[in-house]
Amino acid sequence: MTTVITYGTYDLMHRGHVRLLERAKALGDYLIVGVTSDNFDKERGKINVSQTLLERVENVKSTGLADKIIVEEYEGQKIDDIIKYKVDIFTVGSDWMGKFDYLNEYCKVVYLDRTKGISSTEIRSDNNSLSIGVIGNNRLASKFIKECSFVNGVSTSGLYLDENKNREMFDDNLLTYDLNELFNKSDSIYIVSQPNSHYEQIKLALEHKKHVLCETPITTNVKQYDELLKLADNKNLILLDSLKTAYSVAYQRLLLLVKGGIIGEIASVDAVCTSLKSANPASWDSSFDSWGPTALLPIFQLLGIDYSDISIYIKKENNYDTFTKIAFKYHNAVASIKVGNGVKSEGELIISGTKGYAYVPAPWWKTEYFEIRFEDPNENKKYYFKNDGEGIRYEIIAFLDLIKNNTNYYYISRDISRKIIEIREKINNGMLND
Ligand code: C2G
Repeated sequence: MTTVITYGTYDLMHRGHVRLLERAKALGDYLIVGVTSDNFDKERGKINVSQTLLERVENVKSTGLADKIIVEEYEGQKIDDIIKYKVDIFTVGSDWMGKFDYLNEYCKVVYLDRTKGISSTEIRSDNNSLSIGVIGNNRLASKFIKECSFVNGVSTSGLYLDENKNREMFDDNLLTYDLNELFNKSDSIYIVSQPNSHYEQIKLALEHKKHVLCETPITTNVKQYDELLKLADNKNLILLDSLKTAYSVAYQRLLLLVKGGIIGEIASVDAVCTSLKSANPASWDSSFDSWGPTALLPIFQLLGIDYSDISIYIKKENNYDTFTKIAFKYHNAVASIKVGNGVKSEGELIISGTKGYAYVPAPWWKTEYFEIRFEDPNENKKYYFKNDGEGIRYEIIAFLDLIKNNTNYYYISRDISRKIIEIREKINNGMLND
């Protein structure tokens, strides 16, 4: 009996896939098909696969060509599978020509001609094309533009500089000085300007029927936030918080583990984020505007927003807020943030519990690594997850999925978004303690 094995994602199954499987089957008597797991696809850079692993396995099953279906979970699994299943022939499409020659040591390798004129990427792009216009002029804007190029179907249509600075960071062809022109050539808008410009810019974008992704805090007061949400809902448009940490893989997994009870009951969440001021005073933000929303995120996502007490302490330098410490009291837990712009400290996140604690080393807000630690160090566990583009890439996909109705899940709930604005408002009004 000749055993053949082939691997693939099989997203949005099409004629090219079926032809490949037919010819693979014809090479022998028994066909094993490895379908890539979501995690493995992310690791190998295929990030916006449309269907889940289960749906993709179903795709392969429905052809009736596979005698056995397995899941490909990790780099190097192919060799393990070939030995385990006594495989005679490994086959894959000619787009991989030469890439799997190293398997010749274990079995025969056959590259089959790829079917021309069809691919999952094209099908996805048809369903999923989105042009994003950018408003802003800082490093985050330039990172965002770069990350758009990694997401299938997404393109940046232009960049509006709300102030004429940092021009040199951007491609001249992208620049526009006319907001209407930007709206005309975009399906959606990403806003990364100063928080006090957000309200006007979001309102204009929504009035032009554009979906909006905006850096948190979305506005500087709750009243304006509620007004914009209403406007977006009435027009059936998405208004989404942009805060890269919320979309990061490791951060998401950390939340799941902690909510699942791995460290017992949560007693305290303590987050620190700091940076030193850039050389350019014109771009100095307060410590809260630089880091507050990020540091508050794990507290609100783990303990909720119904704290019973809040105390805010601010250190100023020439009237400029360089360091803010906020303490929260909850029914059965406490929490704190320390944020600095112009003051440096250890940027770690610690979640203390009744059975153990989660430790996320600096810089925790873009981490790929964390530990769950216990009294007995032998029980400690280390976790590693790849976090492409510091989370920005996943944020763009989340925005795209909401717009295309592939999901209605918001990584940052409106309640949390509103609470962050409320705290910023408190600070700006000098109302520091409840
Ligand atoms: N294919 C093809 N013709 C197309 C498109 C795809 O013959 N027009 C083949 C691919 O070459 C591959 C199989 O169909 O052999 C599955 O394709 P994908 O789902 O795109 O998976 P891919 O990323 O190529 O995965 O490590 C090898 C990978 O697992 C193969």
